[in-house]
Amino acid sequence: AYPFKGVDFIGFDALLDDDERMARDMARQFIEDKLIPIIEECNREGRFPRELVPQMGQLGFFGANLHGYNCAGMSNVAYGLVMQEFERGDSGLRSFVSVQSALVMYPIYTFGSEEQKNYWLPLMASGEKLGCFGLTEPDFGSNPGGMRTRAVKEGDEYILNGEKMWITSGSIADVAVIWAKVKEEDGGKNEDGGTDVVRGFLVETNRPGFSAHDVHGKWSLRASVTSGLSLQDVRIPAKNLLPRSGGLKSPLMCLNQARHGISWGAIGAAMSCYDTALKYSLDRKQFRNEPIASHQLIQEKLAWMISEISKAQLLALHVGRMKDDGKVGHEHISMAKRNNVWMALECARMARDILGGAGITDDFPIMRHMMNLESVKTYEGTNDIHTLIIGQSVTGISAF
Ligand code: TGC
Ligand code: FAD
Repeated sequence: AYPFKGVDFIGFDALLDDDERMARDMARQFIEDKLIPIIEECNREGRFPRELVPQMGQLGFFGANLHGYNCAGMSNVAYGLVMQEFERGDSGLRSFVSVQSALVMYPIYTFGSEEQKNYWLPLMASGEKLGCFGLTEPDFGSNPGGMRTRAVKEGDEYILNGEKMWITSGSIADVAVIWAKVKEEDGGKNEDGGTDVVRGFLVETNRPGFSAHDVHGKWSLRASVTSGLSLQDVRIPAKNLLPRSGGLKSPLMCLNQARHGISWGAIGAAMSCYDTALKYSLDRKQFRNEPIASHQLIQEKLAWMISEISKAQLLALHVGRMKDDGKVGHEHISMAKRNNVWMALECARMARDILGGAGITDDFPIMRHMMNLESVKTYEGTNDIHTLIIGQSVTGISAF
């Protein structure tokens, strides 16, 4: 074990301001002190390290790029650097923070009433309340617009029915942001291919008819909770509707926030793999009693990794700065998510190769990152869906 010093080949640090460096260093220290000593055990046992939640709240990591309501008010770049450090530790803990921040606090902040914001955001910023985001369904993953979950208005209540699948933090959440179709006369704002419109609802998870069952047997994100949700005649007060949500665009706006965080997070996982492989290659001797780092084929792999990590940093920074300036398009975020997750997975595979047999054990973090990144490649829009989003942007033709 050794303290992580970061990976910076091109003087990337100089492109950051003091607040951004401070946020990154605070997250780095937290991960080094609190997560690294326990993560392999959590991964083996399939355990989410819930004991870290209160301190994560105290340090301002939840909803860190939101302003007011006890949130830290960081820039998008500072938030991204925090995600990088979390995923350097483990993609599962980064997922947990992404969901709490980008997929639950952000929709409340953006589409919620003042009453909803005042109640939920401070409790979620401190980690006293946890959330989950229910968009995906068993039959609708890449095409969430086909969802079957419905909300029907009855008096001053909505009644929700449906199934959600692959929901991060589903069984530990106090509140679920559930995306459901409603008839336009029941509160839909605009026509969405007929009379239905997708809207967001805050569903407290202790309501009768709501249940969550965990997905077991995962080889990936083992330190994160993944659940299916079932809603059977769940009654919620009409005021639990997120009043400014309307249309599929609303959940997709949340995905932009999370995808931006992932584009930084993936760099952290890649840094961990590169750093481990570099150190190992300098220690390990084969053939002429020289370190394997002296062989050209090993150097080629290390050169590839550091080049791709550096390019990914610049892409994430540019997209993050565009986001801070309010000039980013969702296709730019798709490019950063797609490229950086691909890059990280390739780094994990190369790093594993450099470690030889030792690379398959959990004495090193590489195989865990590799398995985690298989999920990261799929969730928040698969690699192929992001290819098609970029393709649509450059050609003007939808190929979904
Ligand atoms: P389409 O007709 O293209 O779009 C509907 C409306 O939305 C607009 N739009 C977006 N707006 C904001 N951000 C985006 N990223 C947007 N993409 C599209 C679009 O302009 C349109 O607006 P309007 O005004 O005309 O109504 O919709 P479509 O049904 O054809 O689907 C498009 C597609 C395939 C790109 C989209 O559905 C998609 O991104 N699919 C992937 C699904 C996905 O990413 N699911 C993620 C679930 S959450 C999760 O995985 C959490 S993992 C945990 C963690 O984060 O760690
Ligand atoms: P599918 O959509 O069935 O895709 C299968 C394959 O077909 C992929 O390779 C895909 O790229 C390809 N494909 C699909 N459509 C096309 C097309 N038009 N053209 C070419 N290829 C296509 N969802 C949530 O709502 N909330 C969460 O918190 C959440 N957390 C998750 C956590 C984990 C660990 C995982 C694995 C998933 C999570 N998801 C969550 C769901 C995730 O977003 C979906 O898995 C993802 O969107 C893909 O959907 P799918 O698994 O149904 O795959």
